[in-house]
Amino acid sequence: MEKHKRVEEAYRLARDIYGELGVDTDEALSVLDSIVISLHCWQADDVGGFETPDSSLGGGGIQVTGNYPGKARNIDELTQDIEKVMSLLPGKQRLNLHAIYGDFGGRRVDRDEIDPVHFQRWTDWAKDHGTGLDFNPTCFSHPFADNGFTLSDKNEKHRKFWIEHVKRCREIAAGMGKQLGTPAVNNIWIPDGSKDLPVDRNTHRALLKESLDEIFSDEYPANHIIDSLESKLFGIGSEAMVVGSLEFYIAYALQKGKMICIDNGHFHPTEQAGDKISALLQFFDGILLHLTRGIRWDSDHVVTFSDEIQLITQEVVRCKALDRVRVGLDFFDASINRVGAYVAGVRAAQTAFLYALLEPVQLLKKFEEEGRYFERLAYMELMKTRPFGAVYDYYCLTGNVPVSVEYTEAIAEYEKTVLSKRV
Ligand code: RNT
Ligand code: ZN
Repeated sequence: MEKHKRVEEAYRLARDIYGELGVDTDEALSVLDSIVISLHCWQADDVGGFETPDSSLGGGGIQVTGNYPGKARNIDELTQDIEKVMSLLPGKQRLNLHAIYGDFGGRRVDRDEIDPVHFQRWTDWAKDHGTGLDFNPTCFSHPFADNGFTLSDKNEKHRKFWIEHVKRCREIAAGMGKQLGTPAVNNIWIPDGSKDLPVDRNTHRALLKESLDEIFSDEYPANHIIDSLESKLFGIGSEAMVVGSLEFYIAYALQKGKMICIDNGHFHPTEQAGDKISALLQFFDGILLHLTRGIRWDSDHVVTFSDEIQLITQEVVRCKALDRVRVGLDFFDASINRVGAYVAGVRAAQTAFLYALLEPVQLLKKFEEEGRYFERLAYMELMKTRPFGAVYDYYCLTGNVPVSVEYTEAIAEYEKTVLSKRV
C-alpha cells in the first residue's frame, strides 16, 4: 500500500513536470490505453507450432537460439502462457497466430489442408477473452520450402501448394475477423531468396506477383480481414537476394490496396525503420509494425526501449497516425523465460509509445520552424531524463497489474509453479 502511495505521489510530480512543458500526462495515458498490441504466439514455443509430426523452426533464415525450460507444447499451455502475459500487462492486447498453431487433433494436416475448423478453438478462446486475433501463413519449416522458395518457386507443384496454403489462411483469418467483430490482419511473409548471386531474379519476382494475384482473387469484406505484406532485405541463407523486397511489396501493396508490414529487423542495420513511416503514410491507408530487435542481423531479440523503437513510436505519434498503424511484435528468444520475455517486450513497446506521447511536439515543432535547432536539441535531450517511468508505473497501478519490477516476481512464481513442471 505504502508502495502504491509512492507511485501516485511520483505520478503527481511527473504530471506537474510534464505540465510545465505543455504536456498532459492524463491525456497521454488515455491515448496509450487505446493502443492494442498484437502478441505473436510464436515466442511461447520457439516458432515450433503444433503440427503432427512435430515440426520445429527450419529454413527461412530465421532462427531461435537457447533451450530455456518450459516452452508451451500444446494449445492449453500456450493459452495458459498468453493469459499469464496478459494478466501482467496494462492495456489491451490481441493474439497473433501462425498457421502451424492449429488444433489438429494429433492428425497430420498438411498446410494445403488447413481449415477454419482447426482454428475454431482459438476463435472461441478470443471470444471468451474479448480479444481480437491476427494471422500468418507459415511458408517455412516444411519440405516444400527447403529449396528456399515458396510462392516464387519455379517448381509449379510446390508453388501451387503454397498458393493453396495462403488462400486457406486468408479464409481462416477472414472467418476469425467475422466472428470476432474485428478484422484479422493476415500478414504474408515468405522466406524466398537466394544465398548466392542469382541470375534470374526476374522470374522469381514475376512468379511471386502471379501467386499473389491468384491468392487475392478471393475477395473478403474489409471488416473481416486486412491483408498485409512483409518485406525483407536479406536473411541467413538469402544474403544475395530476397524476392519479396521492400520495393516489390510497396509497389504491389499500393497497386492492390494492401497493407505494408514494416519489421524493423528487415533493413540494412544503419537504415532507420522509423524514417519510413511518414513516407509510407503519404500513400498507404495502413501500416503494420513488427517491432523487434536485431543485433547485427535480424536476430529477433526481445524488444527493448531502444532509440530505434523510440523513433518508430515517435513518428507514428508525430504523424497522428495511431489509427492507421497496427502494432505487432516479432521476436523469439529461447534463452530466457519466454513468458517474461513477452511481458518485457510489450512493456518496452508501451513505454516507447508513452515516451512519444509525452513529447512536447508543439513546442519542438515551433523551435524547428523558427530555426532554433539548438533549443530543439536541448529539449529533446531533456525529455530523456523526464520522469516517464513514473507515468508508466501509474499506468500499471491504475491498470491493476504489477508495477515495475513486481512483475518479475510474478514471472518467477509462474516459472516455479507452471513452467518448471513442463518436462
Ligand atoms: C521473418 C519475419 C516474419 C517471422 C514470423 C515468424 O523474418 O519477420 O514475420 O518472424 O512470421
Ligand atoms: Zn516480422
